[in-house]
Formats: sequence, C-alpha cells, structure tokens
Amino acid sequence: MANVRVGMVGYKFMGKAHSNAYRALPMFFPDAASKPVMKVICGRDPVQLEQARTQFGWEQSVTDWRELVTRDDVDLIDINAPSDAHKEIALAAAANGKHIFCEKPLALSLKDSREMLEAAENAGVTHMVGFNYRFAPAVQLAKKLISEGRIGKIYHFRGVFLQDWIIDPNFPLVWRLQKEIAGSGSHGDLGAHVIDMARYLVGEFDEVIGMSETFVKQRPIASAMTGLSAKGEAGGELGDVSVDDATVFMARFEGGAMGSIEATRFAAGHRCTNAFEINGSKGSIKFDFERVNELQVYFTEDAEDVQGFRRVLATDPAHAYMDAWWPAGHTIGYEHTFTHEVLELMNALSEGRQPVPNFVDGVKCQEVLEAVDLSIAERRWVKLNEM
Ligand code: 4PW
Repeated sequence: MANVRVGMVGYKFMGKAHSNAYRALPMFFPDAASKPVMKVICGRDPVQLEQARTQFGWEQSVTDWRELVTRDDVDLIDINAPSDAHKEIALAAAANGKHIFCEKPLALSLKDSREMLEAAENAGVTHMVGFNYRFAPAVQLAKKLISEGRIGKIYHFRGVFLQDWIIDPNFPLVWRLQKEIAGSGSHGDLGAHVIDMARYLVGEFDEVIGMSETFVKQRPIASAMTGLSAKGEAGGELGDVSVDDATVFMARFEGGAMGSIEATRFAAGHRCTNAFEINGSKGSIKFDFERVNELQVYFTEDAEDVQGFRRVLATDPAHAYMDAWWPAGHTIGYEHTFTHEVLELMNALSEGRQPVPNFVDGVKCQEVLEAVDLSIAERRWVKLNEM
C-alpha cells in the first residue's frame, strides 16, 4: 500500500499534532513502507476548518464525518474528535472498510471500546490507538533495557501524569470537564497514558484500588476561547464539573510487581509531568517527559565506587528513530513521538499487520480505568478479571 489516503476528524490540539506527523514522515522517514496523503480534514466550524486545512496542508475539507467515512478516495480515518464521538465514527469507518487511527482514551466506556474492537476485527481493518508516549526514544530504551533483563525482576512501577491547567476555579467548564463528552477527567485523559506505559513496560494489571477527587465542583459555563459566557459576561453562570480533577490508585501486576499511579490537573507547577520510575532486582530506570530525551539509569552491577543514577541522552544513532532526525546530541520533542507512531501505523498497513498499540491495548486500558472506578465506588480491591 504505497500511499495511504487519510481522512482526519478534528483540527484542534490532536488534529494539529497528527497533521504535523503526516507532513514530517516523508521528509524524515523516506523509507517508510507507506506514505500518508493528507486528503480530507473534517470539522464542524467551516471558518476554523478552512483555516486549519490551509495551515496544516490538507487537500480538501468536509464538515460531516458521515460523508468522510464513505469516500472512495479515503483509506484511513483518523479520529481526533472529543471522546464521545470516537465510537460512532469508528463503527461507521469499520462498516465502510476504512482503517482506523483513534486518539486515547479509545471510548467513553469499556463496553463501547469492546464494541469498537469487535467492529474493527470483523471488518478486517487496521486499528491503532494514540498512546504516543511509547514512541519517545528514551522510552524505547527503557523497553529495551527491561526486555534484555538489565534491571532484573521488576518490583515497583511508580507513574505520574501531573498538570495544573485548571487550578484557577474561574477556568471555564470545557468539554474535558464534562463526563458525557470526555468520559472522565484526569483519570482517562492523563491516567490512560500512565496505564498504557505501565502495561507496555511492566505487563498486565492484576488488581487495583483507587481514590479520586473533584476539588472545584462548579465552574463558569463559558467559552474556553474567550472565558466569557454566552452573553459575553466574564464568568457567567456556573455548571457542575462531572469528572475527577485527580485520581490516584495502587495496583498489583500479574508478574507480582507493585504499582502506584497518579493523575491530576491540580499539581501546581507541573505543566506536563508524565514520569515513571521502575525498580528492579538489578537496577532502576527513571523517565520524565519534561526531559523527554533523557533516561536515568542505575545498575547494581556497576562498580561500587561509581554506583549511582546516571543520565543517558537518548539521541544517538543507537537509540530508536534518532538516525532519521539529527546528529547525536540534537534533541527532539513532543511532536516527534507522533511522527514515530505514524511511522508504526504506515509500516503496519504496508506489512498487513496490526500496529502496536492497537484497539486491543485501548480496551485493556479501558478495563483498568473502569476497574479503578469500580474500586472507588465499592471501596475495595478490584481484580481485572472481574471486568
Ligand atoms: O498527551 C496529551 C497531553 O499533551 C494528552 O493526551 C492530553 O493532552 C492531556 O494533556 C495533553
């Protein structure tokens, strides 16, 4: 499949990140097995849509995704709409034989995510879910070290995703704070990434128990763009926040390791601290997305007089993807992780296999998210095999 004609739904944050990845891929990965063609971008607001189409470099635009999924000149549907739209668009895409790339979390619920997986499998289409942080070279190095047994048996996974963008109680009630649109708050938006990272590096979850809090229970019903109410007043009437501001949970993995996972949008000073530490019998590794090119490593086998954490700058040709970018020592960032995940998708499409992560990983993540929710509701440990 030389060219993959893409139809993308959504043109804001993730639409921009995905568009950049499609544009960068042929330039930096000319040997990719397939090449994305930025065919059609889809969004509801015609004015903003046309601006995005020209700015991001898409050939055409439509305002109705139902038209997009039926077009004969589109092979892949890329879903970057808010979470409440993921299922309907994915089911329609599968029904029309389109491959699907869907942002996380896969769906509003475990039930919906399982329906999406079944539809994609029954249609025989390729399906991918956007857990982009796996594709940081430093994370790929962590995966390699663990796979090679370099840190031995894993005892602990400690993961956090800390942000602080809604600490101000006057921040408006945007869609990410409304359960019917987002499904959950920090838990599904941030915690989903940590859950996926834990599954990728440590393995499957066995049981969980959690707690969550909504610190600011009502917010102004206002435009996220202007901060003004529909009537143009500052602040405006208040609406209920229906999702968690923070969720913390403990876990035990199938392999016996212990886990602690925290997701919050109330960690003052943390803009996007997606970090983990893994402790094993022969060493430890630490990653913090805010220093995305670096992996801190500690090996018990180092000579006693030089033992200690040391920083590996994962920007050499020996590190995943880096020989495609710049000479050793030249760092990369957030947007590069999306280019790497699009590379995996294009190669999978050409090789006739499912990419990793795919909807199976999306469902597994949803299982953990809902197991934690159940543990909170029933104030008990919940086994994943109950889901
Ligand atoms: O990776 C993304 C972050 O940059 C997440 O998927 C959501 O958007 C939450 O914060 C930002």
